[in-house]
Amino acid sequence: MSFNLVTCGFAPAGYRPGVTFVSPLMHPTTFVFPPTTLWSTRTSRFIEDRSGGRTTSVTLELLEGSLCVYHRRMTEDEYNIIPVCTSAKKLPWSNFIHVLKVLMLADRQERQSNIDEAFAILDQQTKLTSGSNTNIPDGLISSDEFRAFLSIICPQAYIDVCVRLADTNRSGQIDRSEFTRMIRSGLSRDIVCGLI
Ligand SMILES: [Ca+2]
Repeated sequence: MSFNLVTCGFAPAGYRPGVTFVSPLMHPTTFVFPPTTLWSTRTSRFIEDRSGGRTTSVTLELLEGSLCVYHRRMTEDEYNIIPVCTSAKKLPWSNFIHVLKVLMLADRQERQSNIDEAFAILDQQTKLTSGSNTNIPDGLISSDEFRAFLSIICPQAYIDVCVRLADTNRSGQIDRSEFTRMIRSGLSRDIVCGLI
């Protein structure tokens, strides 16, 4: 059984997955994040085309049973010309596909070390440590940091939705445990494909 924004009280009746939100999401007080792998029963594919020892394009697919409900191919050249409007920097292509792979393969195929690496890539804005000039990552992914990645690949309206669903302690940012749960549940995969 798939997670559903309407039955969980986030979206108004009549909302259909893949349709851009026209009004703010609701935030039901009774919502409990679905346990691991219960976000949806979809499966995903992540295919890399390599040339000269580097990845030149990636293909993403999302399947419901044997039915392909999402298909997208992106080349490095296409990636390089897509603008991002956020205070965080656009990721290098190699970092982008690393994060994309982790978020797409989601619940079954990724080690915790892969998830930690993706978190470190996204957590790029820093804070000053007291008494020193050293900048260190703050251990939280802000909306702007997530936007540097998500605005490349998924509908704009989904970025706020993603942060809102993942941020279960309502701090306004995503911590490491929230990030891990978002991926392992399959939420990140469905967000990337714009199909929640
Ligand atoms: Ca951060």
